[in-house]
Amino acid sequence: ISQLLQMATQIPASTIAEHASKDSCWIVVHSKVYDVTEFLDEHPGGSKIILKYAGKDATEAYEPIHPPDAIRNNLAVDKHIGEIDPTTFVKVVKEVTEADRKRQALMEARPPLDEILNLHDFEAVAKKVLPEKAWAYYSSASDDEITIRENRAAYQRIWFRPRVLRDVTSVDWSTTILGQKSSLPVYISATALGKLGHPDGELNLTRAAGKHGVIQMLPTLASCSFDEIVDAAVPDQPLFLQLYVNRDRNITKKYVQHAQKRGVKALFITVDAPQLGRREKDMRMKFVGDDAGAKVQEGQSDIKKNEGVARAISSFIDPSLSWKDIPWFQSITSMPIILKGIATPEDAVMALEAGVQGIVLSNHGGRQLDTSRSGLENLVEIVAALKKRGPWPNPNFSIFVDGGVRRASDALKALALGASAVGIGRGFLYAFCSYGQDGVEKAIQILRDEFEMNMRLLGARHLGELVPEMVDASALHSHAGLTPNDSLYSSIYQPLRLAEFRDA
Ligand code: 173
Repeated sequence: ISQLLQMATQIPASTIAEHASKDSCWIVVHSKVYDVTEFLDEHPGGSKIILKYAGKDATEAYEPIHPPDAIRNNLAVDKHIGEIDPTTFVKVVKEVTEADRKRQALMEARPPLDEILNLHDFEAVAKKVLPEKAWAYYSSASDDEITIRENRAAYQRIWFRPRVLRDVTSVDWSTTILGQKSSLPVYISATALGKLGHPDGELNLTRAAGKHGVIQMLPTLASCSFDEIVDAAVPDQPLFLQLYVNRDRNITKKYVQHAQKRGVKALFITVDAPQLGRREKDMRMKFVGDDAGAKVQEGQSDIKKNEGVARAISSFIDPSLSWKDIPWFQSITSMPIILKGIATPEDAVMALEAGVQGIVLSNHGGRQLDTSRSGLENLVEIVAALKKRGPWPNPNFSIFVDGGVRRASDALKALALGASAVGIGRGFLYAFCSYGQDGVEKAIQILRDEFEMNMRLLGARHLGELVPEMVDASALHSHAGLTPNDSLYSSIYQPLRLAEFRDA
């Protein structure tokens, strides 16, 4: 009842404006008024950003970063003060900048969807139409961005050895992934903060995946709430969940068990991000257009200000996570557990021995340890190590690969070398940033067409016929020498910028 009363309380904007300091800080989100004074120091994104909206409507800033229920769930009920009196509500009209206008014009001049022929095309459109900060966050990788480019290059060091005269009238590229039917040997990998790029965020992926029998891995740091996404799935649509493990294990336990109850089919625990990599494109964005920038350069800043979007919201992730925690995860869920971010045979064998159901050979899209090798290169060594440990393929232990996959031919190479399926993150992300759900459906259609053609030309009628003999991986470990220029990808790759003189 007290909650009902509070929610019925209407507060004029002038009263809210009186609480605009760190001693008393109220904010408005979706017309609701919250007292966040005591929450300021707990906010994973720091207090500074909240204080910017103290006494005001913060909805615009809140929306792309947080699931709609984040504030309701994290703030004690007695801090839910009421609702803003609608007669006093001055809607914050976001200033339309020159850049916004340019982007809108570009959005209207986008190539029609039927002229999009490959996944690189989506990336090229997204680069033009995304707000600068969103592009910087999504496209960035760590340090010198060597690994993100190596992820593409590695696929070009593998060559096909096709078989002919096999009656390839009908070819079938459907499969099962962790016991779940999938129309492609590809799943949608988790990427955070979907609403930075499209108002429907991750729901674009869920809807397209449901329609076309593709499996989506939901990110812990989605912009849509977990339940919102699950509710958007069609009946029996399989979903996987990517997990960042919270320092507070009770939060993680509740989250995992809720996911299992809602029917999620597998848990992918991210193990390669005890600390987030320094993504300089993302970080440098903070210096531009933000008043924080000037102060940072005068050296008056705390570290938080120049961390970029990702680092600012990642402090909840537990760096103490270790192999000792695996039995605990196995005790709180009966979902299959997959460790995402394995990079060596040593750790692959430890994962097998820990009794998890699989691993993802991933370098986090080049966003973590720079100059770490590609998942594809690691695959060869890891399969060899696992073969020594028992029967292979092992129906109880799957290997997935992600990073740099843009074509069905990429996926076929990984599958021939022993992967069960491959993950695509950015490819699908850019598809919805540029064309919403239609873009994701188109991306799936493109991959289907590519699988059909490439399997015919390779002489593999179904995925079981993809064998290591169909690829020449002899150059895979050679990091020197000529690698053909991947011109589509290279033309999209945005070079890093150097520090700029203030008045230049
Ligand atoms: O790669 C990322 O950006 C990522 O995984 C992440 C982690 C924490 C917060 C936001 C994004």
